[in-house]
Amino acid sequence: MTRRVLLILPALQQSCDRVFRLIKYSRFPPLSLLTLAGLTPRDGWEVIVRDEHIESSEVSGPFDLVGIQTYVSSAHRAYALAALWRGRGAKVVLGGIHPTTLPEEAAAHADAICLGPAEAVWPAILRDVEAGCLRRVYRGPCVGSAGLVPLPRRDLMNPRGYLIRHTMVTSRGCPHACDFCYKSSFWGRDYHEARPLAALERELAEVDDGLVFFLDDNLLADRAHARRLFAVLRGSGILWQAAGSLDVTRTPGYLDEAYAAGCRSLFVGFESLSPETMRLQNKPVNAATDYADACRRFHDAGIMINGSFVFGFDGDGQDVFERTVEFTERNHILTATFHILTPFPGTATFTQLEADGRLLHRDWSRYDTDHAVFRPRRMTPEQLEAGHQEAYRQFLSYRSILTRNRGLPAPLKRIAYNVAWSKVDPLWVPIVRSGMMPFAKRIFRRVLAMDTRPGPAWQQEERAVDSAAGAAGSVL
Ligand code: B12
Ligand code: SF4
Repeated sequence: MTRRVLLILPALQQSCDRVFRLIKYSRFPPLSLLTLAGLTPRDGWEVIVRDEHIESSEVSGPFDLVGIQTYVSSAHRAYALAALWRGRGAKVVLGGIHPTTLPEEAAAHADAICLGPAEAVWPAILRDVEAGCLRRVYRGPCVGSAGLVPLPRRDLMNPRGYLIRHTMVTSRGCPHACDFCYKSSFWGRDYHEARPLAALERELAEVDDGLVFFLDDNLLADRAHARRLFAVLRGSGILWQAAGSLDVTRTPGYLDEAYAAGCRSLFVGFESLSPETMRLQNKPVNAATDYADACRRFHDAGIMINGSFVFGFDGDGQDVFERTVEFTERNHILTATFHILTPFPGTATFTQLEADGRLLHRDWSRYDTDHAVFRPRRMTPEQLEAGHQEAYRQFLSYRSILTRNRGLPAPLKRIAYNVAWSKVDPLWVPIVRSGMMPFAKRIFRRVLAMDTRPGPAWQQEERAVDSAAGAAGSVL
């Protein structure tokens, strides 16, 4: 007898701007669900995957099991879907970060919850469904889980939906433990583990379109692991993007090695321009880094920066928004995301703000980094939200795009990449619906492939400009 399991990524239930969101969601398939599918025996189980950001999760026919990935900001939608499917007679299991950090809340909405990574427990969940003895709680251990990650079932994702079909995780956790980050709440403070190289080679061999986005929390943190990965990637023709913390700029030659292995853009958590704030947030790696120097090193290596900035720390006054945009312009930061500080449940930041009575509410759908959900120290929640929106408005303006690209090598590539990143959102829905994604992907890859390494003349010129700016005073 064949059993049926439906795996759902619920939509972020936000009244604001679904169109803007779509481009973000359409970049990546739901890797966690494809991973669960990869852990499911092909014999005896039929698996269906639905990502509500690009398609409806309504699927006909009865299901033995419905698994729902639950992020903090999609928790309400996840609970609504759980109620719907339980009403139809399916067993429902909730898993992911939110149930792991708030198990009692999640358990009230499901037949079972899965805490932590699923690799070690998903097969047991399926067996218990078959035997009719599903337990209430399954806890997947972190240590050792990296070695159990299967090949994701990419054949089950919607083939028209995603710009980057091959997302991968090569290591789990991170050597750091910043107060505001989800890392400690899900993986624990000390956990950081690399996947076996043979498994990565097998997964990379499946890449048929030359594009990968590594979703590791901090891909470059473990130099030995990253260099083993570079060796596999070099010469493969794969161009990739990933996340890395600022300390990577201090290892001589490391970024050049990353470039030679296909790295073209890194997501970098600058968070705050204030070293004091970074120290207080337990992110000393940032406090110890000269940001302008780090930006120059990324650019010298030909790697574009996708900066991440957070507003609302206790040291932030209303000038933080303008100063931050100005910093991105001065340091040629091509793409960036701005976030309102959000106390994710289970983090040190949440515990502290809750103890201080500064949380405004527990409406998780607004814990999405676009809303102020706590009382900031040096401005009102309304000022924080307005400043965040204004920072985006400034950053996405053509004036800012041109300023940030001015004087850089390969300006056409950068401007094309930048305009696509910030201006084509309204086109995204028709691109997905009309099946134009393969075409969009080819253009994206071509732009990414253009050489961005500066010649020695540009490097010298940049240093001269920088030392003049340094003499006039630095943002840091
Ligand atoms: C890729 C990504 C995205 C993609 C998601 C694309 C997609 N289709 O999945 C995009 C860019 C769209 C995105 C958006 C957002 N994201 Co995001 N994202 C990530 C990122 C970098 C990787 C997630 C991932 O795929 N990991 C790999 C998979 C294999 O691991 P996993 O998801 O943890 O799954 C494992 C377990 O959790 C468990 N599991 C997961 N689901 C289920 C379900 C069941 C049934 C079971 C049994 C087990 C299980 O088993 C899996 C295998 O072990 C994480 C950071 C990170 N490194 O995890 C942030 C992260 C998850 N995002 C976060 C946030 C805040 C957001 C946004 C709100 C940001 C924003 N302002 O837009 C939105 C909201 C999304 C939503 N719908 O609610 C936070 C979540 C915080 C929290 N407490 O929930 C994270 C942790 C980033 C951070 N450092 O703060 N994100
Ligand atoms: S360095 Fe980045 S991924 Fe690591 S704990 Fe800090 S914020 Fe999280």
